[in-house]
Amino acid sequence: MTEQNKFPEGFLWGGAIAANQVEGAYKEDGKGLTNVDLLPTGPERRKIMEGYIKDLSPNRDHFYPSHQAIDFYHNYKEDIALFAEMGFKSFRLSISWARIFPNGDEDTPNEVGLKFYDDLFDELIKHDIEPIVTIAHFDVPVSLIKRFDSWKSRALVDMFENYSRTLFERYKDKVKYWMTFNEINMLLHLPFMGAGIVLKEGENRTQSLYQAAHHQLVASAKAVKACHEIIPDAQIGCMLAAGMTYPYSSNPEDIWKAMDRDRESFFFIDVQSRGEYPGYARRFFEDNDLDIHMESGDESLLKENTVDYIGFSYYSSRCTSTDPEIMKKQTSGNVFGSIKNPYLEVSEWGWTIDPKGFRITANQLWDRYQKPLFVVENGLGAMDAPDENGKIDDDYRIQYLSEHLNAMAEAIRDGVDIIGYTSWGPIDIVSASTGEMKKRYGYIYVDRDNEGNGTLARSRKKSFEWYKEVIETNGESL
Ligand code: BGP
Repeated sequence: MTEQNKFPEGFLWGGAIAANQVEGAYKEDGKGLTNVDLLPTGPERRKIMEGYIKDLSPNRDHFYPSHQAIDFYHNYKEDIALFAEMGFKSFRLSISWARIFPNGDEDTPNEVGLKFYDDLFDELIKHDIEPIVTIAHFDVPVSLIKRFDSWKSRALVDMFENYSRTLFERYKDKVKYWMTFNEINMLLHLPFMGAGIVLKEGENRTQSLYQAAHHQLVASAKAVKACHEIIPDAQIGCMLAAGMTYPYSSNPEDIWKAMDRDRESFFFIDVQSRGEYPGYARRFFEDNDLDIHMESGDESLLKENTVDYIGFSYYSSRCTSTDPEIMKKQTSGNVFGSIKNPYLEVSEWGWTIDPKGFRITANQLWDRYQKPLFVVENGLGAMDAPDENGKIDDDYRIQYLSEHLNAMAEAIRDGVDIIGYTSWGPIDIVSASTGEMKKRYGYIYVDRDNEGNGTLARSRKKSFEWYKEVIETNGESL
């Protein structure tokens, strides 16, 4: 028997970013404000991300790194040239809804906004880089929040469909990989950041969030339908913030709780991929007296328009327990917190580092859905600092990524169908959870700090050459 290659031919190596974390130019060329433009850095950010925000206009006392971000809006050609130098086969980006429809629902789209992404796709295609497009990566036009309460309202379903159709018609010859909502399960945890949802005092949070979730799920199915009609040779997927939850002990109560935690997330993908509300969700609605309003036709729409692939982000596994004492040992993490797993280390930001968990998560998703997987986010956020020669030896990042890529290779050997890997933030960008510049993921350093100082100059970190070789050898160098 000959030894197998670690990764299939044509594997889509690349990197991933989101419009609101890189573009800057937050009011340029007709762009409207979005929820993400209102997230300041500092202690109040968390509460606002959770939906507790009173004033829907940027506060002049705050500095918002995302307003200028790394100025990708004006710099994308140089940045794409660097990605091409690393040999990227794919690049995942999102479109800002408010660049296309500044208020979310105009009769005609903003041509300057459409043209920006047209040029961006041309630039990628010129370098043989496949664009992977997320239709909504957190951005919701503020006007829709003010006038409709964002995704709490059914009205957004048609607006999102119209927005998606506009993109499919315009970019049908250039974009063949799409995703509807980034980390759709974020809605339950950070509803303002994830879906522009503002929570009012006394409001039944769970009711509002699951109703909003239903609207997004219907909107996602409508986008899938439109994509298949308009671009028959395209693939459109969902996108989950994934990461297996471990029970702290073998106590069946802990096992059940861990399974329940995972189902909070799987719920979304069960609907998007299997096309129906799972029994456990219906029971949850019943047990909690939730009344989720569905229109006639919703169920068949969901059933007939399931996704082609499962996109997911993986940074960490999680851990939970039914013992209140153990639950006190909390650590942070992507989207959800977790208790500290005694077997695992955490990053500078408290996120659990668990490459084996990556293999487990990929296997879990494959076993559950039997659809191709696309790893569209993974990486290590760290406080890189240039040495006296301006060099950044980010060996810690190389180590994190090597271990995770090897775990992914194991998952592929397990029989999991993985079509690509786009690491998060291949160039330093604004962090989603903190809003800061100092949490960096890039192979490319950007000279910019939390206060807005710096020349925005780009330079290669040690991991740049490392990733280049990984791609060049299709992972055999790992
Ligand atoms: C995911 C988001 C990204 C992102 C990443 C890293 O939740 O989809 O937008 O930024 O996590 O998170 P952070 O920037 O907080 O380190």
